[in-house]
Amino acid sequence: MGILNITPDSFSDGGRFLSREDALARAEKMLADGADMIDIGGESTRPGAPPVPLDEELERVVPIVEALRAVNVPLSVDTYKPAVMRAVLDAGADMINDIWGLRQEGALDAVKDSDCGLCVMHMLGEPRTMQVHEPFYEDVVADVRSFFEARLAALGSAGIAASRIAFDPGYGFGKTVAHNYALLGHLRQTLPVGTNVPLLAGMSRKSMLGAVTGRGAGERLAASIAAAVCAAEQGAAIIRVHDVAETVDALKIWQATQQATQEAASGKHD
Ligand code: 8Y4
Repeated sequence: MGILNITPDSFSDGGRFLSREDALARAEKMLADGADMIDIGGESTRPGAPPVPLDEELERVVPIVEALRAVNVPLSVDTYKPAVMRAVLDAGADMINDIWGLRQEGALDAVKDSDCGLCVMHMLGEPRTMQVHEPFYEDVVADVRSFFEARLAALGSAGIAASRIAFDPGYGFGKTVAHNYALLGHLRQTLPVGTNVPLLAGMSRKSMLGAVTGRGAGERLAASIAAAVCAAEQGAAIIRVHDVAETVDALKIWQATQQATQEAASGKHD
């Protein structure tokens, strides 16, 4: 999943909106680089980022979804606002990626009559405050798993099929560095027992990588790729990244190795 940010701080021209042509060019580049899906986001969820008013988020995101329908690639939209969900689904979005895990009032209603995919992310607290107080978990892996179980039940009660859902532990969203690595090393164990919901992992360029490497946000490519391979090894089905071409190369090597291991297990080298 390639990240397409349409927040003003991500534009080189300093403008307020990403032009349709620029969005198309970025999306086509990610597709050529091997992305299977594009995640469009109109509100920065970085800690301390100001919230974006509904009107502005709609003005930013809807035209981009409309423009990108010309590119033959599934479109995910990163939003927690029910009104944005409805608008982008009308415009042809294929998936809603919600950092609030569809917990905002009206979110389940906004998506239940569609057949769109849904990424349900775990977050402790809220973006503006989540890293202010040291987050506390009894057992972070078990707590995230319990959250997924509760959301699966809530979505089921709303009539939403489990087959539409992906779960995401929400790296960096109300977690210490140690919590983030526990959730990477035990990603598989966050899945509720007896379920087979695809896992989505998003660690690209995040501070958990800077904490270990000592590198700033602009120099975390190698760390991001390593984290992506760790997530794949832990069963992640979708990996949300800025650097599509480099990550796809790394995952191809991981996949080729997996394939060889499976052939060996089936007795080819005996
Ligand atoms: C540099 C650039 C450093 C970006 C940090 C960041 C996730 C997500 C975000 C995630 C899902 C981010 C919208 C934070 N993270 N959606 N969104 N999972 N599903 N920070 O981990 O990329 S925004």
